[in-house]
Amino acid sequence: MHCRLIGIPLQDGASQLGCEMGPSAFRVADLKGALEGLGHEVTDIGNVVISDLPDVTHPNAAVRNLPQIAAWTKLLTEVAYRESGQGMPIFMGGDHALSAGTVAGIARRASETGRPLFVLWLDAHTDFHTLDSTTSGNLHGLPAAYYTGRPGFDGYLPPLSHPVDPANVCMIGIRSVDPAERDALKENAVTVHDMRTIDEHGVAVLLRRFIERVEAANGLLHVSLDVDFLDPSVAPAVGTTVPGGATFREAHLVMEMLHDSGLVTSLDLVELNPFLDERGRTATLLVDLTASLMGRKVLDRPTRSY
Ligand code: B3U
Ligand code: MN
Ligand code: MN
Repeated sequence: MHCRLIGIPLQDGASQLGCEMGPSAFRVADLKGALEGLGHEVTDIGNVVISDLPDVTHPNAAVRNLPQIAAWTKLLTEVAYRESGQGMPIFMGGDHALSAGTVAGIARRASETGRPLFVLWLDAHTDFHTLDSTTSGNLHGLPAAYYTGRPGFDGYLPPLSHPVDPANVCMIGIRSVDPAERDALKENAVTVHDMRTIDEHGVAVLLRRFIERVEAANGLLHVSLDVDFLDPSVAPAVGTTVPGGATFREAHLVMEMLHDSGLVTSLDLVELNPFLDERGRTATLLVDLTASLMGRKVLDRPTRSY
């Protein structure tokens, strides 16, 4: 596999500063070396940055940094489209607002292959707000609504050429949902597995069901991994910690099953805030999880494990 590492020093979507340093932390934790050690060819294209800001404001006064997020979304849609034509893009964030652009660009690429795009959203949050419904105003709470084509973004964020079918989105790890998001998700075909569902059924059952759907549709799979999917006790380097998250072992199992599926064609690593980390342990864990996704295993298995 040829992996393309793309640094995205975006922090304007989050409430706390620090995600801007995310790409550097992934490099210090040697994501490139870990992937090369698994036999992959890796190109780090460096960081991408926005230049001109559009002149946009929204009537919801809570909304923060809209010109910046509009500029990032436009840039990242182009970057994701371009880089997904070169290999497997791994987007090193940066806060989760970046996924508005990365998923939009990957969806444009997928449309050319004739294969449907599926998204696995590993997160404590559903990130399903619109510009009208957000009360925090932090735009990392919006990307899933944008790339599934919910109304309300026209004239504020770039027009979306290829919305992802909400029925192709599966969210796992959810444990913090605002009332407006809850109402919107009721009207929507997005699959949402909260922590209770994981506790009742086990994460493997839920993920296997989704993988089988992607397989049956001959789909492409984009994975978006928010650090807060993980329990804060194993991954403290995130601005929005929510207790009761995925364990170390659940997270590795998810990554190993995804590897065995052979379906993953692009990856976001988001919300890493190195300023909040403890001696790099969260950055290191994310590198190890990415290695599991890309083929690191304890033992070779005679048949695939799911
Ligand atoms: N839903 C809340 C909290 C949140 C969403 N995403 C993150 N936090 N990281 C909001 O602010 O929209
Ligand atoms: Mn998120
Ligand atoms: Mn989150």
